[in-house]
Amino acid sequence: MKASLRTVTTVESHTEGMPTRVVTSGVGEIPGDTMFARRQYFMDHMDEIRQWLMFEPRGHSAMSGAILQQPTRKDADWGVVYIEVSGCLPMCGHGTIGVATVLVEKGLVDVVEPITTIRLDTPAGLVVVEVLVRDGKACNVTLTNVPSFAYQLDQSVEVLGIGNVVYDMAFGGNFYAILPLESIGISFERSQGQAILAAGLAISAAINRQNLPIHPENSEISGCHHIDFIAPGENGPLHWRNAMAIYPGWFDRSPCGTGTSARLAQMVARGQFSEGDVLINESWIGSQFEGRIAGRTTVGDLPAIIPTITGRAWIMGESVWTLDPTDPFPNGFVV
Ligand code: PYC
Repeated sequence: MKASLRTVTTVESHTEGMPTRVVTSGVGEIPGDTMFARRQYFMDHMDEIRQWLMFEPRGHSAMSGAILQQPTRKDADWGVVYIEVSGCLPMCGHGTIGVATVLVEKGLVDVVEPITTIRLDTPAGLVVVEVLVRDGKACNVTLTNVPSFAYQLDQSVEVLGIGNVVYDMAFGGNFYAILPLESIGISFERSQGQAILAAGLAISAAINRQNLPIHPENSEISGCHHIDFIAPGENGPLHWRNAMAIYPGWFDRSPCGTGTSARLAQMVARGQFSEGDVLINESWIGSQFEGRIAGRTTVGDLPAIIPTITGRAWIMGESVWTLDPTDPFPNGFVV
C-alpha cells in the first residue's frame, strides 16, 4: 500500500439536494482562539485541504462541506469551519443542517428525543440548532441564525451587458443582493440556467466595484458573492422560488439558509413579513426551507431580526480520503 500524505474521514450528506461533506477527523485542531480566527488561519495556511476535498475529481463545481472542530467557546458543543468550492463562508445554513444531522445520526452528541439541541461555534457566532429526532433519525433541523438585516434597499448599479440593475442588499450570515429575476428579463426556467449564472456574476462584480457592502460590526465581512434571483411561488404571497447564483458560477441546490435569512430580513424591512408568518423558500431544484422570525435586535444602527430556518438533510455514506503522493492533482482542479 502506498504511503498517504493525508487521510481524512468524512460523512457525506445532502441538505435538500445540496451536499455537505462533513469532515469528522484528519484535519486536527486549526490554530486560532475563535472560530472566526480559525477560519482565517485555515484560508491563509490550509486552503489546499479545502481544494483537495471540494474541487474535482473529489468534488465538483457546487461542492460544499464543513470541518468539525472542538469549540473555542465554553457555551458550544462543537465548532465548525465551512468550506465550499468558492472559499470559506462565515456561516452556511444548509451546511449547518447537514452538520446537525450528522452529529445526531452518528452519535457525536447526546441525543434527546424528540428535540436535540446543539450549540455550534461558527465563524459568524454561536448558532443554536434544534433537531427533531424520532427513533434516532434526524427528521428536520431548525437553526436559529445570526442576526440578519436589510443593509440597503433600492440600490442600483450599472452592469455590463445588462444596464441599470435595481436590487436590495441584505445580510443573513453572508451578503445577498436580492432582485426579481424578471426585472432583468429572464424567466425562471432550467433552460435559462447559464444566462442566470452569467447575469449573477456580472451583477456581483458590479456591486463589489460600485457599492461594496461592509458588515457594520465586522469590516472583515464584506462583498457580495451571492445573487438571489427571486420569483413568486404558486402557493400565496409567502411562497417564493429562488435561483441563488453564487460566485464563481453555480446554483445553490438547497433554498440557501443564509440567503433565506437575508430574504426574511429584506421582507421585514419592506413590511411584507412579520412574527407568526412562515416563508416557504423554494430552491432552483424545487426543494424547500421554512423561514420564521424568532426575535428582533439591532446590528450597528440597523434593525435586525433573529431568523429561524427549518430544513432536512440526509446522510448518503462515509468516506476515507487518502492522498497518493504520485497523484498529479493533490489540490484538485476546476474546469
Ligand atoms: O445554505 O447558507 C446556505 C448556503 C450558502 C451557500 C450555499 N448554501
